[in-house]
Amino acid sequence: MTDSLISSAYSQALEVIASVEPRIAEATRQELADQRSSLKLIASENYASPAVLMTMGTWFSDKYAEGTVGHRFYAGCQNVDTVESLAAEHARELFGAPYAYVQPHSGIDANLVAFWSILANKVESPYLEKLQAKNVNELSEADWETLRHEFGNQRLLGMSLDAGGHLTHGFRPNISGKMFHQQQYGTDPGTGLLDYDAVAAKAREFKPLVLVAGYSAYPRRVNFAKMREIADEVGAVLMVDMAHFAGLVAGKVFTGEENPVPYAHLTTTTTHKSLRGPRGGMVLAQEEFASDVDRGCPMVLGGPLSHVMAAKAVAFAEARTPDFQAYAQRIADNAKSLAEGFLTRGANLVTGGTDNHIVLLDVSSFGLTGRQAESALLDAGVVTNRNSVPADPNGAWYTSGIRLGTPALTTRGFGHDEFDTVAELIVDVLSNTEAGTTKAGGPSKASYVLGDGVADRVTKRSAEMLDKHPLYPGLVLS
Ligand code: DSN
Repeated sequence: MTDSLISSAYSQALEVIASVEPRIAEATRQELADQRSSLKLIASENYASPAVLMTMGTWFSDKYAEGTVGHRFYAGCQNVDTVESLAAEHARELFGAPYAYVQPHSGIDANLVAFWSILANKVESPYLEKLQAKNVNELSEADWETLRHEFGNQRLLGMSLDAGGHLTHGFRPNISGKMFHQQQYGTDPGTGLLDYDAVAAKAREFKPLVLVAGYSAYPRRVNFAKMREIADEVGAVLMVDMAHFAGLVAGKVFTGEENPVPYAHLTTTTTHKSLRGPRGGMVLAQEEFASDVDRGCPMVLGGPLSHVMAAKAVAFAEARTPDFQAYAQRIADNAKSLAEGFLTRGANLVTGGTDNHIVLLDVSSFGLTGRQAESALLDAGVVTNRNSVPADPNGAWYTSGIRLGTPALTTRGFGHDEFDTVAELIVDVLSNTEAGTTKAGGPSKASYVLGDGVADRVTKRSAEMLDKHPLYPGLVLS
């Protein structure tokens, strides 16, 4: 029944779309076909349920709702209030958080809202006292100059990009590396693991206002109790970006000191990665930051996407089920199987393995850059993304690594044997790819030569697994 409802709903929706712009309907069909027929190993991607996807396609998209529940800058937000309240309630329950702000449109937006709220809450500026006492229009140019000085001279310490941190954790070219005086902590050069003593030493010396923990390419768990201890010792706010592993927190795979929510002053996330919701962001906060986080829109963000907040509520309801907990555990188990599959075939993994959802494969032993490996794998229907490894000699564009994640294929039902085969297929492609040359005949970091017949044999083996574990199995488009 549900399958036929979903099939007819999407088939009819595509007909409606085709009546206006057939090329968009066609691209939408093609995207489904492509996703169905490729091995999706991008660690930050997943497949949301039809309920989550359908919730995004409604007239909530048409409504402006700047402000917060019951306190909007627009009339007629009663139904948006229902949606936002439900999404926030589910999020608080799911993560055991005192406060949830579900408006951010993305992870970067969520981090900007968190930065804003830390500055607004913690910077002791004469400007702020004046702002409370006076109307904004009565503040002098000198007051604004004070604000710029105070807000613009704060310090942030975050994990470096090549160690697995995110751009928004203080990477110099990113706004976070420009709005703050920044320093970065890395990982131990020998083990590739986070060295808490080294982070503490750096924090003692630098005395940041904000200590950022969390990662987008670090294949290990973090002890957030230790990070909070470091933050407390130096008087910093601990902000944890759990965008990548929110599903593992929601699914109770990361508990105790590996669950950031009780330890962080602010926890930010996206909702579409391991959490398997719609594309979007969220900030969880301890009470002291709640009122500043609430000012995220319109101070930092454009109007909330009400249709996406509705889909977040649906996804969070899904994540509160025992099924989701079992799914989250399989994500971590499958990552171990994938890592073992590489290690038994002699490949090099950053940190020597994984205990989350990420496997970071160092492809330099194959004589390739990350860019060459990514392209060769794509030719064979294996969708990955190149990624820096610690102290990467090839920089952030060409890189020396391939980042792999298990959330998406785990959603399709892949288990231990399939992930072992995935490792085998990837090693097959990379062992049979050679670095190419530039037009002038010199060494190239981009061009590559994939051996004859490799793409065909890998695609055939993948197809056997993908056919056994179809994406949206009941969905048949007419
Ligand atoms: N794009 C996300 C990722 O792939 O990890 C982070 O922004």
